[in-house]
Formats: sequence, structure tokens, C-alpha cells
Amino acid sequence: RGEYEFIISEKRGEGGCVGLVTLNRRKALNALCDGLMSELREALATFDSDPGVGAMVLTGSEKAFAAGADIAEMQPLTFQSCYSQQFLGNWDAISRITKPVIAAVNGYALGGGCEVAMVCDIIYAGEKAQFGQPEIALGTLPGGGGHSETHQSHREEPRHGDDRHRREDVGSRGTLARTNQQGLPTESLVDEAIQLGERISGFSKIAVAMCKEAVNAAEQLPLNEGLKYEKKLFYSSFATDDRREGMTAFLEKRTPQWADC
Ligand code: CO8
Repeated sequence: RGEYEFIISEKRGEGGCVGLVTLNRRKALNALCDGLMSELREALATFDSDPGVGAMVLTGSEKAFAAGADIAEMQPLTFQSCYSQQFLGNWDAISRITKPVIAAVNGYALGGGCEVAMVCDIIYAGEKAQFGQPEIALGTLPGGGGHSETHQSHREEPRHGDDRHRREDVGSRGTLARTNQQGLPTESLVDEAIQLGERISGFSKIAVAMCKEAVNAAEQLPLNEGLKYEKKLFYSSFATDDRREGMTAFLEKRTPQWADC
């Protein structure tokens, strides 16, 4: 268990194979102050380089995953200070994590909180989860991927059916019920996300990292380039011990012993 002020970082799952990060600024509904974001970056990077961890789960409280960037911290800022100090310039560090990150979202995921969830690879949403980009009500607009991620990414939260709804959703909050989708039970959400993390950790870590790389590349590239990139990564897997082990174990009808290389 790491010692942090704004988050709790611990290992869960069988043999501690899942890194669990819980945002822990309850009174402020996990508003993403600078200190919290630094700790989050550090905790995720530590798990990313831990050979015993195969996946990570990021969660908040039952009331709030995160209610956005810290408005009290932002209120006195000026254009000059944002620009010259690159305010929140490191938020995209989460997207550079190579292992899968699962967001387990209960309650509010608003503004930057929604953006942090969207940058994760998988979102498990609780039945009372509320997603939204309400920045316009503060006289500003999403700045951490709220436009780009929802427009481009299939990683967006499931409520977004089509582009038209997405546009309507700017400035409002959406629940899963609104789109006739049922979330997972609030109380078991984190455990279910950890179970998924355990399942992912049971695969070859190098193969999982290549899958993540291929999915991320496909989001950025035109289809033909994405397909080429994917094929090259597929060919690359034949340079790994785990590819040989996986196929050999299948033919020998036994469980593979991954070397993660
Ligand atoms: N920042 C700071 N404090 C917050 C935030 C926040 N985002 N959200 C809630 N809090 C605090 C409240 O001020 C309150 O503090 P206190 O008890 O000291 O008065 C406490 O949390 C509890 O909040 P409420 O009393 O308001 O609780 P309610 O249950 O009545 O309401 C809501 C819950 C609806 C979630 C409400 O708190 C709310 O609307 N919060 C703000 C949501 C919001 O606008 N989020 C977007 C913020 S802007 C943003 O995220 C931009 C990201 C840009 C990233 C750029 C990267 C480069």
C-alpha cells in the first residue's frame, strides 16, 4: 500500500496481480487537484513498471468517481499562468501507461473526471454512474480530451450512441438509464473490475501490451494504416517466447506458462 495524500494505492487480486488506485478526496468529490493528479500519475507508473502487475483498476467513491478538475484551484488562474505553466499539461501521462487500465465508475464522472475515465482502456459503469462535460456552465469548455475522445474514441462511455447525442450532451449530465443501459451494481463494481483485471493478468503481459498498442494506434490512424500496424505487431509477436509457448501449450492441451517476454 503506497503512502499518498489524495489516493490509496494497493495491490489486489490473486498474488497482487491487479493495481488498484482509489481516488480519496471524498469531501471534494474527488476533484482532481494538481496534487491528486501527480499522485495518480506516480501510482499508475509504478504499477506499469511492476512485473507482478498485469492490469490496473482506477476508482473513486460510491458518490463520485471524480467531479472534475478542482474549480477552487482553477478559479484564480489566468491565460498567461495556464499557458506558461502548462496547467494540467501532464494529464495525458495516463494515456502513456502500457498496461490496461479499467475505470470503475460509481457516481459523478464530470468534466476532467469524465475525461480521465475516457482515457482508460475499459469503463465499468455502476448503475448510478453519471457522466458529463458540464464545463460550459463554468464559462469554459472541456480541455482534457472531452471533445476529442468522445469524437474519436470507441473508449467513450457507453451512453454515447451517435454524434448528435454527443452534441446534445455538452453541458448536461447523462445516466446509463437514460439510454436504457443498465450499470453494474454499485457495491460489487470494484470487485468486478478487479476480477476483469485478474483475467487480463492471466495472459502474457507482452501480448496484452501489444494488443493495447494496436488498439491505441487504430484510434489514431486511418483504417488502412491501422490494419498495417496491427499486422506488423502480429508478426512481431512471433519474436516472443510467449507466442511459441501459447501455441505449444494449446497443442499439448496444457495451461501456458508465460515468461512475459
Ligand atoms: N472542484 C472543486 N470542488 C468541488 C468540485 C470541483 N470540480 N466538485 C465538487 N466540489 C466540492 C464542493 O465545492 C463541495 O465542497 P464544500 O463542501 O467545501 O462546499 C463538495 O465538493 C461537495 O459538493 P456539493 O456540495 O456541490 O455536492 P452536491 O451533491 O450538491 O453536488 C455536483 C454534486 C453536482 C457534482 C456538484 O458538486 C458540481 O456540480 N460540481 C462541479 C462539477 C463540474 O463542473 N465539473 C467540471 C469542472 S471543470 C473541469 O473538469 C475541466 C477539466 C479540464 C482539464 C484540462 C486538462 C489540460
